[in-house]
Amino acid sequence: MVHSKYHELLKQQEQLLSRPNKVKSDFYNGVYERYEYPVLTRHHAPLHWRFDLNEETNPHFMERLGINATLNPGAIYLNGKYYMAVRTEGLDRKSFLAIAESDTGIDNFRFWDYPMTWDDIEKEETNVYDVRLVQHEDGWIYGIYCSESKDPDAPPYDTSSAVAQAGIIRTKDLKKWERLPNLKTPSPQQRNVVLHPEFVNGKYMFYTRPQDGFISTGTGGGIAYGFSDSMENPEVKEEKVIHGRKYHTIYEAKNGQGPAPIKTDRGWIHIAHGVRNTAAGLRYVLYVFATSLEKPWEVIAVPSGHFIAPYDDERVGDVSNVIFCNGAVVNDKNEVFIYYASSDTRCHVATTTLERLVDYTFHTPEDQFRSLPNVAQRSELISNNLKLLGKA
Ligand code: M1P
Repeated sequence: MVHSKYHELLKQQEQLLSRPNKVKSDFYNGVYERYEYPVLTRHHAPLHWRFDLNEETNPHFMERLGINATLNPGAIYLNGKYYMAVRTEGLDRKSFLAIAESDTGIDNFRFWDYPMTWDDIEKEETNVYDVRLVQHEDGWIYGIYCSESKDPDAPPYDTSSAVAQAGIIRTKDLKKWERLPNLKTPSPQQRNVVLHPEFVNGKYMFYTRPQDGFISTGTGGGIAYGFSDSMENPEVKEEKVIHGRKYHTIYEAKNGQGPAPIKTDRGWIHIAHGVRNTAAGLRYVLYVFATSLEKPWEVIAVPSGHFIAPYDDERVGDVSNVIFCNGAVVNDKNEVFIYYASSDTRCHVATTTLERLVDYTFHTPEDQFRSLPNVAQRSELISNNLKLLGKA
């Protein structure tokens, strides 16, 4: 017999799941819209993932396997629907990936009945997260995710050191996933690895983020790229940095590719995350850069400053002051949906159009990397505006 509390909670949850989202009225920058409500929170997780519904085995209707957070979703637009492959974190700290589906892309996201799973070929893999979904021109949909294991070289008293590698899965229907071997690269650790959606000179191209340690990038320079002959035995033999870390920028401490780049007639537009250190800890923001259509490793534009930063209550969560994005889609109307997580806790969407994204990318002035040249840049804007207003 199903516990009566289930029906009560289901009714409450249905109100949350069917609540229409709306554009945030107190935010404007002309570049994108923010939305009033997160698109997914831990409260969206199905009750049958969390509770034993059986009145006999769970008379107090206790949560048996709770959900702590829904964050860092990969995303894809397929046959008129919006899908997120959400990093879902249990109370046990283990993340897993789960598909949530919506007709609108901005609200009514609902998880499928079961989380994603695949053959367990990497027996040391402890945690899986931050998947990037890519519809590749070879016909497969790939998911490249962070596959984390305990560092085998850590001394026994060190129970924190870990190794991050790029795990690879693929599918045709988002339901049945095939696990491929981890990507081999020259770097000891990898996170934020992304597959380029097209072949480049007949090869698979990866964006990588070489790093020396699990947390610290060490000598790892930022966003890099490399090629692999196959996905069945994926190996990048040489990594070259495309867009590095740089002193006194928003990507001073870490610099990582977000989702797969978006193709436009002006170039590939990349949404990336930059990290800097502060007295309050690391601050993660998103920024944008573009690479050449023919040579996707050649940077051709970098609008200055951040694109999306933690705003209002997005600032607070399990890991505060973090915005992270590994999923963005373009629909049939060239509308762009950028799925991002705030403070490693919940998922949001920002919307724009390809036209606006291109305008932002190619017409926002570039950082001059020093205060006074940046003042000169701003003064030019002010002076032009004052002339236009008849005040100069
Ligand atoms: O906690 C912030 C982010 O930290 C890591 O990202 P990066 O490798 O760029 O530092 C990841 O653990 C990511 O999931 C997390 O959101």
